[in-house]
Amino acid sequence: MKAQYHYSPGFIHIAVVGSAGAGKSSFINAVRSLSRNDPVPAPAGIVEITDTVTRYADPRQDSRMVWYDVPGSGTPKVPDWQYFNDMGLYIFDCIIMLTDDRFLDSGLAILRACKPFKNIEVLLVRSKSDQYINDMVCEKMPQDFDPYDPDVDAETLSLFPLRKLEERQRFIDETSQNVQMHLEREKLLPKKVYVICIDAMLATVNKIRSPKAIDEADLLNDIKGIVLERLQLGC
Ligand SMILES: Nc1nc2c(ncn2[C@@H]2O[C@H](COP(=O)(O)OP(=O)(O)OP(=O)(O)O)[C@@H](O)[C@H]2O)c(=O)[nH]1
Ligand SMILES: [Mg+2]
Repeated sequence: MKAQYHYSPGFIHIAVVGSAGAGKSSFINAVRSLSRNDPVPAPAGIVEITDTVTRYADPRQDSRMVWYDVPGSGTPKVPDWQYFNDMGLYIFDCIIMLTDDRFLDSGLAILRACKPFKNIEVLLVRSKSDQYINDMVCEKMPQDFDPYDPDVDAETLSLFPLRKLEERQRFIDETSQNVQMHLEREKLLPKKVYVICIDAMLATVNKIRSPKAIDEADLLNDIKGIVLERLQLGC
């Protein structure tokens, strides 16, 4: 399996896994500093278009990271219980698990399968925070509210940023609680969940401050930490 993946000693192999459409390809583009609209990057789209695992070198000079875009888990093509083995996830140094909605059974199946492999670092990431927060804010605002409508009254408009802050915090808290609850049920240790969106991820990679940012900088730092640690250990 290592040969199939072109596993190279001295490099850190990072698999990005998750359900179909969770944002895996977009995430790999962003961490490689490519916009999701870039014509050459990992494929991105609303249908499940990634059929095989795809390997991407990291374009940064002297980078020791290699990214792998792993097809969607939890699809009829690859059932949950088979995903870890079929995809050869056991060869990776780090697995980034993206979820865009509920913390799915497929995610728990991967975590369970990873448990005996102490050398695999698993990072849990909740993607598309921007989409979720916006949807929630719009639900809480008066019907037909449109922040870009010039006729909207000042009082209603002033509610918008406030609701956004509230929903953002609620989303962060609920995401973490939900994941910890599932982990506890499975007798797995508690784990941090990084709440991100792709625009803020790309901005953070390019050292630009984004108003949408939540855990993107922490996630990047922690990935860098894992890479440094592994390289020091002589991987
Ligand atoms: N709003 C928002 N949209 C996102 C985000 N990440 C990805 N998307 C969109 O979600 C859709 C699916 O993203 P992909 O990156 O193709 O997802 P994927 O996991 O690679 O999908 P498959 O390869 O089909 O499994 C695309 O339209 C992306 O532009 C995000 O953080 N926020
Ligand atoms: Mg994809």
